[in-house]
Amino acid sequence: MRLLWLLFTVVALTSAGVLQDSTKKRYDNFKVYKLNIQNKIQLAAIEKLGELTQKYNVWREYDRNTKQVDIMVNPEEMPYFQQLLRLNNITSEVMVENVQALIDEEQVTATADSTAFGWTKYYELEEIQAWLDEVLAKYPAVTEEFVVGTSYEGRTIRGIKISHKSGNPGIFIESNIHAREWITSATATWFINELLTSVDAEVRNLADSYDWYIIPVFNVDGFEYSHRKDRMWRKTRQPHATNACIGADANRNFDSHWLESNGASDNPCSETFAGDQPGSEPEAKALAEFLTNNQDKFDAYFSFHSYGQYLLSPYGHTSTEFPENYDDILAMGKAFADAIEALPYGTAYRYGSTAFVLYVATGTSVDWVFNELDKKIGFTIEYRDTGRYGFILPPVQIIPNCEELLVGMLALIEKSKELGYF
Ligand code: 0X9
Ligand code: ZN
Ligand code: ZN
Repeated sequence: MRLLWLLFTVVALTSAGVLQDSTKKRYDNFKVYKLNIQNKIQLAAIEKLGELTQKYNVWREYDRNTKQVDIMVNPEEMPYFQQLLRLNNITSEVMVENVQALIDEEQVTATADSTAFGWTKYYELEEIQAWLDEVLAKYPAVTEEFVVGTSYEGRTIRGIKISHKSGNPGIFIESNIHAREWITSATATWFINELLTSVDAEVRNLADSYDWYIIPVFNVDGFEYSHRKDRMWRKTRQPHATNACIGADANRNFDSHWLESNGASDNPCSETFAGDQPGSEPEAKALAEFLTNNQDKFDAYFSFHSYGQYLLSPYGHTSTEFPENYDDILAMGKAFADAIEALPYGTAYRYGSTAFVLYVATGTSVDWVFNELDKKIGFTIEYRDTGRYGFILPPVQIIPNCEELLVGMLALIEKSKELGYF
């Protein structure tokens, strides 16, 4: 009887995911709050919390337009956090009651799926790499692998080039530079599949008329870590010489206005740590080199992120200056957002310069490509949602999100063609 009881307990605990992955960081009763910020004092108080990595994690930095911050709070810290909100008169709304519950749900869907690669679950790095190999083997005439370089932990950063004819203008896509933004690589692989298999005339035209360079998972070390150890990991995995905190924000590590204007942090414990110097992260250094060496092969650059539903353009370093072709950029942004909103899902995207519509961000890949390689089209796409699930976007939303990207991309490219960019 006792044995049976023990067995029952083991089965129950295992299916609840308690015994599985005991080395995985758990987020039981961690909550995510959306805070409404009304002044600089409130903002300063909240921004300090972000560096206390055991207690808090900033999911979404202060947004200039909505004046909101999304922050995850450790249950043990809850009384202090509540007090801090009260003392500073900060109003809030709970977006996620229990982060671990969302993580568990995400995994339940995962194991229920079949063996074939599809877009109803999120895959680990190894599975994505294997899928990429299959695709390369299946379409040898129009695909080709390219290697950007090697990550800190020694993984290969790979991409796929899709080209149906020579002389096409090129479009470059980098995805999953932030590890926890899983929807980005799911969307990148779906898009690759569309370019290769769709029979839709518009999509065929998109595939045939451009050379596509797509890196589905750029931050390979971080992505692996987000699957195996910590679902909320964002940064690279290179340890810091003088600090216990690991990794830097690869999207703050490029040599364009690096660490200027509070667009990044010099604290290794911050989620937006810029690194010790531009290119200190081997991944960012490798990408900058690769793009420099191949700059004549592409005219547009996209970086896939989540979340917030934005199409962001340069500049990230200043909200008071704009690129000389900003009117065109806005027209492309409007085309993108309108096309997405016209789908039955009715998803709304905002568009405009990063620093103007969101926040100041320096040393990003897109701004580096735009400023240093002098490309005229550079966008950051922040996918679904606006905070209900945040980074843990349920797998049922993968395909709707992909469909949104496709119509948005079609409209954006069409508009840029109309404006004479291609
Ligand atoms: O802060 C970021 O790096 C991006 N947002 S995220 O929540 N995914 O971390 C926005 C980057 C804006 N991009 C450019 N200025 N190019
Ligand atoms: Zn500068
Ligand atoms: Zn991101």
